[in-house]
Amino acid sequence: MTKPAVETNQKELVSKEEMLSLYRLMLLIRRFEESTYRKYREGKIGGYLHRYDGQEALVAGIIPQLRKDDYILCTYRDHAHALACGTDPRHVMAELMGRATGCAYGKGGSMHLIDPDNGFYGGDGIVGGPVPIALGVGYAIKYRGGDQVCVCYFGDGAFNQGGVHESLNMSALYGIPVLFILENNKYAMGTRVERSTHQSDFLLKARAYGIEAERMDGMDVLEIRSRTQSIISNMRRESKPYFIEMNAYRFLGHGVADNPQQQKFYRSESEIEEWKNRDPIHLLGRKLEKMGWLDDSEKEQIEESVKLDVEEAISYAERSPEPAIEALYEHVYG
Ligand SMILES: Cc1ncc(C[n+]2csc(CCOP(=O)(O)OP(=O)(O)O)c2C)c(N)n1
Ligand SMILES: [Mg+2]
Repeated sequence: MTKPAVETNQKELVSKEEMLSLYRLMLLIRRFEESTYRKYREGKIGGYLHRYDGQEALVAGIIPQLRKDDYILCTYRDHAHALACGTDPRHVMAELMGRATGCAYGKGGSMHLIDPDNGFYGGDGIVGGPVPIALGVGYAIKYRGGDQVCVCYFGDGAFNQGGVHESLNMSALYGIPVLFILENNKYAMGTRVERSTHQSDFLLKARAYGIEAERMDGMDVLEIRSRTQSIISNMRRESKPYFIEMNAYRFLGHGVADNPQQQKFYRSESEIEEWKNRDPIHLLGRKLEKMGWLDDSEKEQIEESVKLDVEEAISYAERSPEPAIEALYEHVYG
């Protein structure tokens, strides 16, 4: 018997199991991010820390449908990308706490998560930094004759970096299979897109380089999931770049160290509320409820199992040792 499924805008079918797993992944990311804030306040996590609250659908809609031999890169707002790639939450939390069991051996911290075994080639502290690297990864795919894709996430603030434009140009010129995902969350720190970018129609710019481009609702994980499926399979067949602008929103301040009061200088509470009304997790939850696929007790069960995963990640990280002094000389080029 065929499974019941939801027909999305693109007439792709998404099964109940798939929808529930996307729901769980987004909830895991949200609860994980909330816990990082608590641990930061306790002084257990140091350095920079940028949360992904509100943007969960951008990773959940794409990464789980990739193959294990595909490549994913992103910037410093990278916890969600690692979790979506399947990096063990314990190894992500241990990295944030600078422990030897972290996915970068405790030497990278929040901005430099990495897990090549799961296709995750890293966060990057440099705005726009992963984009030229993704071009190189994509070039390697093409050079070796593979049919993998490289998915590269970067922010609206990054679009004005020279390396981004060079990479867009070269990817089109050489037919490099990079899926460029612009996480347009409307702000680069406290600067709204229109204040930093004279031409803020990003699709126009990508198309100017000869790259097919489209905009998606970054709050609707099913739309992203279904619309990217055929894009990715075409990229594998035809070896070419593609550009997607995600219409998204950053629910919180730029980083955890930001004073919430600062936000009043650059955005209104009503704007934040408006976007929170379209919280990607609630949107999918409501859809599942409407289908009769998620009731209160099932919701409670998912919430409980996510809570256990996050608690286990914290306790694992806190039990783990810090890197040994000698480890300073490991994994260093020179
Ligand atoms: C090359 C470079 N310039 C400046 C910074 C400082 N900086 C860190 S985050 C940021 C804003 C980037 O915003 P955006 O690309 O929109 O990403 P978002 O934080 O919204 O995810 C800036 C300017 C940096 N890390 N790297
Ligand atoms: Mg931004």
